Amino acid sequence: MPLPCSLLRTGSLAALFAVLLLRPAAAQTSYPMLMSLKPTAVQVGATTEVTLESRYSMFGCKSVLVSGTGVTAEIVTPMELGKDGKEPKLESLKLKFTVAADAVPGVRDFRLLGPTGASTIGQVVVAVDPIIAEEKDNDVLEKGQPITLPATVCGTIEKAEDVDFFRFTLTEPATLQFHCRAMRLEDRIHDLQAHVDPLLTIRSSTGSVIAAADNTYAADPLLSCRFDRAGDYLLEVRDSRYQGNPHWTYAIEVSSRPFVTAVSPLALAPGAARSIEVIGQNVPTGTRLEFAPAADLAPGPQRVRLPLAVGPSNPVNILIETLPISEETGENNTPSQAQPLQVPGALCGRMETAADVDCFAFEAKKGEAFAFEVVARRLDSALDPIMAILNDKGARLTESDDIRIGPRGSQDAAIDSWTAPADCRYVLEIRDLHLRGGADFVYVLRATRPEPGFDLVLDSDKTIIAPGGCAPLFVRAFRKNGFDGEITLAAEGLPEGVTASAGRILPGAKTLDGSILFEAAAGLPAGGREVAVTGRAQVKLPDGSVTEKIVRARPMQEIYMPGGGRSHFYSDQHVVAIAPQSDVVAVKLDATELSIEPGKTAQIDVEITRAEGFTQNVTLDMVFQHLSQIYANTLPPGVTVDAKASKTLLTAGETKGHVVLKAAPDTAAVERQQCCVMAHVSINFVMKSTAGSKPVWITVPGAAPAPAAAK
Ligand SMILES: [Ca+2]
Ligand SMILES: [Ca+2]
Ligand SMILES: [Ca+2]
Ligand SMILES: [Ca+2]
Repeated sequence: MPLPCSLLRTGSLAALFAVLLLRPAAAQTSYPMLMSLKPTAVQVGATTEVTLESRYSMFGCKSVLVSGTGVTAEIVTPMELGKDGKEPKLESLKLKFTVAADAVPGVRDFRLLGPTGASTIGQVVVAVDPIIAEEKDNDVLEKGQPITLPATVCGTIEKAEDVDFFRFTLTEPATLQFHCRAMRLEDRIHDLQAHVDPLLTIRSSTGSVIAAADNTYAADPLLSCRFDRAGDYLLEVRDSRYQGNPHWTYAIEVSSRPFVTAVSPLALAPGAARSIEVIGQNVPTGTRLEFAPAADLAPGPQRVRLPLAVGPSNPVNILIETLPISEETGENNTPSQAQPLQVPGALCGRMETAADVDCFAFEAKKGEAFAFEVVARRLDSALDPIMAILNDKGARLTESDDIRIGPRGSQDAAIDSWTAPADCRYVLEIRDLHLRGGADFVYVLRATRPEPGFDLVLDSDKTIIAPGGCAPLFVRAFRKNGFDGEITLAAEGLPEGVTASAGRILPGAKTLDGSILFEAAAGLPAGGREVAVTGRAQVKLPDGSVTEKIVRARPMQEIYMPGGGRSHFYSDQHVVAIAPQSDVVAVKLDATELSIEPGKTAQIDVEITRAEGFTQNVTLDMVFQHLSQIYANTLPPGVTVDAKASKTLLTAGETKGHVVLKAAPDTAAVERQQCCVMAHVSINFVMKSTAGSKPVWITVPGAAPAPAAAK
């Protein structure tokens, strides 16, 4: 079990002792946590063999799920029992990725399916050029590993002070693009608290520095370098701080092809052809082309390939937009020069030069409400926007620099709901936080009316169920602009033999969580499928009309933080997987319906079925929490677990416990809220595997049920 670093750093025996005493009994079986892939890229139109490393055994895994289309993978390493007849601890294995010739390049998520369910997410770079893997002994200039270009150079900054050299020969002058992916591949790794900060340097054959790049996309560099003479050159890769880690892999795409970094305008209407400006490395200034995004692209951020003269470009970020699109025109640097702003509308602009300030004007009556959002950094624009609203006297009324999108931060700016304090001509001002500018400082300003609504996120990227058992998936709502109605959940795409009981998020401004309880038929083999979760609600619009909104929940992968905290990162898919090797097979309750009068208590008796030989600690709960932070609470508001009256810790093979719920005297009436009893087994200090009971429907009787009507 990795100890929390903060405690280790104190070096205090007492602190260590405290941790050891707290240490939960480990699971007998854990899903594999994928750590790194070497090489970390695979080639389009080819089959590439790679080595996958994990924490916890991958023994028995049979299949690989890869996101998107055109990429498949299979496990090459044979699964053989050891000479002692026992399963080996398999934390390294060979995979073979096969990529179709028309597969879109970029990063894909993948995971293994096996007897312990689904692994955590791994990421693989799909690249156009041949893959070259780092060989040993390339740490000094003289031993630079020879490479032929174009190539996708893959290696690892495996130890402190590691420096990797690659030597290439140019037979004529050339401009080369070096696109490094490393730090961005580490956000989703479960157990990698420290991340790489790669630095690329181009040197002459004798070692003089020709060019260097550090941070373009987060900590990852994009370097364009002009070579005026034929000759031998070196590419040097290291961590900017000279740190290292056996799981710090990188993939550097090196070619003379253009690398598009942005387009202008950044927002495009689906299916509509228009002339756009193309911006990037080795792209001549002022390059324009006719482009129409596919008509079936969903509104929001999308990646597209542009038809350049030399062939399809690298995938480029655009915003598919259904609002009327307009563009920044002429001088707008001061409030008096402000360009009129259309509401609702999407205005595409740019910080053309350093110190550029863009001003837009709109008339508003006292009490009129607006919502403004700048989309830039989410689409890899160089701009870190800051937005302000000024009145006609030049006073700054409100400002936004960075925002939160669900549980994670973004450097983009938004003013979700702003009400004009008086009849006035207002000015919306946008600039870069550091007053930088340039061709790729593009943005979209979305101006709309605030509308009640909600976003949904899934607490995990995987739900693992024992055959014959149940497991919960929690869904959290981020309510917007006063929406406090009920949200009904649904799940689609279940694996064969799995059923789902979809619950609801109760009405109330502070009621956020609901659940979907999956049940797997007895005897199901290992396997899994991507499952989509949606929520629907009746939403009352500002004009008084009621509309139904359907929102797809975004999966989030759980990760753990330095010090032992649990955090989340967005992922592409949620998988429901069957795990024949589970420590807790089933959680049985003595009730499926439970009624609790306000001010009273009620008890649920629980009996778990342990896997044969599994005697370690199991903890029961009805609220999903870690280190006193609550990640999901589906109990009716006012109903809590009475910890003192409950028996939730089952030690030394115990199978029976009970949970006592109490309802506060002012608990509002609720009819049949779906809840479940969870049985947790700790995998390490942060992660736990969770089995669930079948639904227990909790009712709080009362004269008048809580209003479930739309608001
Ligand atoms: Ca290395
Ligand atoms: Ca860097
Ligand atoms: Ca501008
Ligand atoms: Ca910002």
